[in-house]
Amino acid sequence: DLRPIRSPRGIPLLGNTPQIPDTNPVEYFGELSKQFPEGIYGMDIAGVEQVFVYDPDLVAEVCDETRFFKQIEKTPLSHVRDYTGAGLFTAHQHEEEWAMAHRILLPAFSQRAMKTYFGQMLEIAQNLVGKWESREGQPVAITDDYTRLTLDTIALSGFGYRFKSFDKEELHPFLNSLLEALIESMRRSQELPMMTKLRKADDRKYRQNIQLMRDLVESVIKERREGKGTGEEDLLGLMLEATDPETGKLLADDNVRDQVVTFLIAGHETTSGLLSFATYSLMRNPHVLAQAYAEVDRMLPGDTVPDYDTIMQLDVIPRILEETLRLWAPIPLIAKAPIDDTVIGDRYELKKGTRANILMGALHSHPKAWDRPEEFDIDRWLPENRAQQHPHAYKPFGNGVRACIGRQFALTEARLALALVLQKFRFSDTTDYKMDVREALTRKPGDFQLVVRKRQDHQ
Ligand code: MNH
Repeated sequence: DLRPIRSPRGIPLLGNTPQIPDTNPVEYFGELSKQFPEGIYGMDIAGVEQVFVYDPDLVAEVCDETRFFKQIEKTPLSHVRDYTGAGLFTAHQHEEEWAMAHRILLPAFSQRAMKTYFGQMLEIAQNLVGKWESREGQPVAITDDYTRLTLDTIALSGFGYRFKSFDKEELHPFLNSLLEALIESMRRSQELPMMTKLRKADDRKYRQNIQLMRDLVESVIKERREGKGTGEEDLLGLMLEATDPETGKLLADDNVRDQVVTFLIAGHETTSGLLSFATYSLMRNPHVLAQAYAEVDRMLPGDTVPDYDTIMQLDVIPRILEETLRLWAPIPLIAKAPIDDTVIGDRYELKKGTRANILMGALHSHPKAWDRPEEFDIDRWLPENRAQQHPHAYKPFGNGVRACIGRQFALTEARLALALVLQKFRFSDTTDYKMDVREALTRKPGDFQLVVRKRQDHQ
């Protein structure tokens, strides 16, 4: 029994395009989900028919890789390819570059490999602590400093390159170029190509931003080729020297460049969002913050320097991160498409190639899967409760072969950073911050400041 997929009312010829806001479109898609309790709705945006899915049982079908693949065409990622090419994140499933780089890099992201990055993660986290210690009693820009942390961490542990972001008052120009480029990519995916062509000045700016990112990456690669030379076993070493076990080939130079840009972006944007939202959530939930302090004081008493094994034994902090990823998934939407014409939920027909977006916010708070969905409750992640969860109601790292390769990296880095920050500091929210989400493909809290004080008393 097929049923139509309902849609918000659009405008003849223009469809739903005019009603999509320029800023925070995904937040708007989330708002719309409330009007469609059946867990799916459709829209026509810039001439592209797409559906938004958030009922966990429908999402389960969209996550079935025998029927759906990761969609790049007609999504912002097709424009992100202007600077990340066939890098892992933006490669089409059928491109040889994806399979090759996936095979070459997968070992570098195993849980065991994390141990080799730990020293560098710690060094950068200590830079963050050093900066905040020098700001005793003053407001610090939380999101910006976590961005410094995650950018410096991926660059150092992945490519042996030092951004030295904590030495500078301004964020690195790479970040501004990236932000502007991401916003432009989003915008292009929501307008007709004819409109993009008319925006000549924006296009010039876009190209400049892309050039700046590529120039930086070329210098990172050049530094490796001329300096340390060969034999490094980090991501860049693997990309330059490892042969693909299946084809016996090396990655092409252009692809190495695109992968480095990809990792500089994917390796920092989301983790800084996670840490910022986690800190925000702790400020809103003092009883959880108290549990986190108790754990840190037990596992890392006084000024104990964290080691890898201690970080892996934490329990409260990982659950804080999981609950943060539920309520504030940094990637708020992922796009899939059916391989052939198909029907989901026994009633909704999807034509081959239709863009099917999984809406994280609405999925992660769907009443079918979550009790008291608005509540920040880290006990959901206790083993006995986790076992009861719906298997497809939580996708902060995506799905299937195209799921996040950097998950362990992100979680190791975020656990360490949060543990160290809580060992050293108390925060006060003197301006009574109201959440102000900024979307640029990923989302982060905008203008988020807290006053930091040292916890000499350890209370
Ligand atoms: Mn990550 C893919 C979320 C940290 C590198 N990442 C994805 C996807 C999600 C995601 C969701 C799937 C996107 C899609 O289907 O279009 N990633 C996260 C989150 C964090 C994160 C929430 C932190 C928290 N990611 C990281 C880190 C790295 C990284 C850290 C690198 C060190 N992620 C990737 C890459 C891909 C990806 C590369 C693409 C993988 C592929 O398609 O093969």
